[in-house]
Amino acid sequence: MRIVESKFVKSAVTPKDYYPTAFAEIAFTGKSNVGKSTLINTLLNRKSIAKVSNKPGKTRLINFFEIRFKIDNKDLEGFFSFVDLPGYGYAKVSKTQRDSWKKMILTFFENRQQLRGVVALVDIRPKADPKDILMIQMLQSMNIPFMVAATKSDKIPKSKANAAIMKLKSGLHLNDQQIFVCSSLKKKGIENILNWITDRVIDFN
Ligand SMILES: Nc1nc2c(ncn2[C@@H]2O[C@H](COP(=O)(O)OP(=O)(O)OP(=O)(O)O)[C@@H](O)[C@H]2O)c(=O)[nH]1
Ligand SMILES: [Mg+2]
Repeated sequence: MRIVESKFVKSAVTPKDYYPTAFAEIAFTGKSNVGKSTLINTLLNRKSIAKVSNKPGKTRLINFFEIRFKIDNKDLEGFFSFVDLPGYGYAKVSKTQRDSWKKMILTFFENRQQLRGVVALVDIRPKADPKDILMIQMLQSMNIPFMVAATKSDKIPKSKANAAIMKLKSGLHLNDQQIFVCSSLKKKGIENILNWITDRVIDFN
């Protein structure tokens, strides 16, 4: 898949403000500061189409991006959308605020008909986080196709990546096809993620 063009479209909180298209959609979820917005920029080859911050809690709304793609060897072209979701698990905001973000994410998953897949980001370094386990259980119970991107792999030595993945895989109850190593910083694993997205998007077109 070749990304021809991408643009930020709008931010939303409730379904009435979602981007009104029927394009296939891929959403990005994960704890605050895990690197969702950075991964979107990397996949789209853009510097800051999605706003990044080293402080957790940067993305507080649901952000929609429209992407025009071409697949040359299949003579296929079209549009799809990316959705940057607010991060969960950020302790330094009020419970009310955390609950409102949680509701925003759940409502999105429940209402978005054209959602074709979710890239769930987890940090490759620690062991499986209870909040990530909950997110994955929610995706499974809602029958939403997902892949897990174990990111920031540049933060650990290459020799430790396999062991880290094994640990996450068992902690999150995943199989080999569901988890990929990635680093936006080193552009590692980006192709795998783009291929997974392509399959989900083509399925829909
Ligand atoms: N080393 C390293 N740092 C990364 C990587 N991806 C993101 N970061 C850094 O992690 C921090 C958070 O990145 P964001 O993309 O803003 O994270 P987010 O998940 O969108 O966070 P919220 O919007 O708060 O939910 C930034 O300082 C990024 O530069 C990566 O692959 N490797
Ligand atoms: Mg963000």
